[in-house]
Amino acid sequence: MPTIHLLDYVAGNVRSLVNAIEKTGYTVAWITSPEQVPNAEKLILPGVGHFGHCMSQLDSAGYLPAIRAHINAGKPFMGICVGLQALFEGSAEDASVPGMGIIKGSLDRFDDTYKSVPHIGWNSANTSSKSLYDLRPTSKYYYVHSYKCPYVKGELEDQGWTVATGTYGGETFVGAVARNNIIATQFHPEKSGVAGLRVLRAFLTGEGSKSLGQQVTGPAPTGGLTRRVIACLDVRTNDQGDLVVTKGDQYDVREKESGNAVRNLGKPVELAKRYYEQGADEVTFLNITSFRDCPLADAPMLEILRRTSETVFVPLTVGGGIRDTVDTDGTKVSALEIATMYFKSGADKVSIGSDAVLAAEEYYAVGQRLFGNTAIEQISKAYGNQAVVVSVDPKRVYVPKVDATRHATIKTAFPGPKGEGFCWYACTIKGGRETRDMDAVELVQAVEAMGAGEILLNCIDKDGTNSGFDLELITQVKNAVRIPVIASSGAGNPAHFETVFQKTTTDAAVGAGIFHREEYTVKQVKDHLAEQGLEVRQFEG
Ligand code: 1PR
Repeated sequence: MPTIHLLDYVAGNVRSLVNAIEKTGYTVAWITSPEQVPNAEKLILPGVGHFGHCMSQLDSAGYLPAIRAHINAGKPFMGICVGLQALFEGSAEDASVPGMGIIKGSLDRFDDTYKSVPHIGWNSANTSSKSLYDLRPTSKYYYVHSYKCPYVKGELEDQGWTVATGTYGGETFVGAVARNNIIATQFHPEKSGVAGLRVLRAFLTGEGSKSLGQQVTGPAPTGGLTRRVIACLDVRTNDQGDLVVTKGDQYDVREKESGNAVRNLGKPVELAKRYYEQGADEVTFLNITSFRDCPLADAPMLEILRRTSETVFVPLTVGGGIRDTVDTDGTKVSALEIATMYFKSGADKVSIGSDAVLAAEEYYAVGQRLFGNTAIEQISKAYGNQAVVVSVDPKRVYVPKVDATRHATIKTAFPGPKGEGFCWYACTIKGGRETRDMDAVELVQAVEAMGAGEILLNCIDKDGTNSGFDLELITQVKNAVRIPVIASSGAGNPAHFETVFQKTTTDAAVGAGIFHREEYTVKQVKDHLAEQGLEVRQFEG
């Protein structure tokens, strides 16, 4: 099989990129030193996370002259995400580190005063009817970034670039650029489903550069960022030791009628593939019990990720047990090391639950100061804040009046058992087994300060009830942070997804039991949203 060289210089989930390249019939040869770069006929420069960190890594390892020589020799080059940003002159993310200056221009941060940042999700790459590596106006591509090159019509074109753009909250940005032997995408083609694989294939086969810039006719481009529908798989071993997808009712996963066994709703890898093929925009695995009885390196979730990332080309999140821990042989393993194992196995994001609550308690106890020692700070520093999700497991605490508690209360439309008209949301740890004196607003604001990129907002009261999302909780949390929020818990039919997107500003919504019990498919949910005029990504088989 033909070979493509991949420059792996930063931590990050390159396994998915390898899987996507192999899916298109190519094999990957790794570049591990600048001296090897001249061996490359075609070169891909991936990159996730911090612009300054990536550029410094490339520079200190001596790669920049070799990459420049590759490009100047007219050899095919593809940059992905920070691999695109590196081609510019610089970025406001780190003004002290220059870019390669191959593209005149620099990056700035999205405006987060009226919309969530990072920009996470599926958006367009509009080529203005020019051919650009098989990008299509009605397709959507997966973006995850806080900094972008603002698009000014003609600026890049005057330098000879063909440009594809996206628009997010009124800001139009560069989604992809191409010129001669260079193609670079801000989005992740390896996480953009079939649409992304087409772009990779156009680069790998060389077809993309042949037709670059030619006028093409086709349908008008569709709008901006879509509403994300995420399939969430709670995973644990059942009493026979098999790893199964389960689902709780208020976090109780045992069947009442069948001898109190762990509810078994299917096999993780199979269900993940099914939901991907139904159009799920992301897949999340939550390891809801620890696997302490086996060495971390053998943790079953690693194998699940390795197998899933071979056939599922949308972002994968994994949570459960991500905290500093002691392995079965007594060695200490940091949360960062556990996260690294997951990223190398195919995860794009890690989700932290209990450890985030404990870190937030410490944060407030020392006067809202940070020392860089929390799992959230360390993982977001190494991989970018877009790789860190915090999973919140709150439950309602009813109070008769606002000043009955120090916590952030809301006036609720659903009074408590004694008619209480107010409530606050208490955070829990250990899968809801332990309630802490911390409310959801305190938690999400603390973890945002630590560098979390997204909130997975569960709700114990709503979990498994099929009664719809807790709109009051979602609204309270969305008003408290500027990072994206994923609404979770309670979805029982497509109308529940319509309601949560129309009545709150949530950035995404999770379905679990609704999909595992095969009451509705992901496609049925997304078709319903589209019928209501909400922008969704259509699955491309
Ligand atoms: O604390 O960092 O080890 O992470 C543990 C993770 O496992 C957390 O994300 C926590 O939410 C999750 N978890 C722990 N115990 C349970 C349980 O159910 N016994 N799952 C559990 C919580 C939340 C979602 C669920 C939605 C939607 N489940 O996964 O899918 O509530 O459900 P629905 O649509 O069927 O209503 P750590």
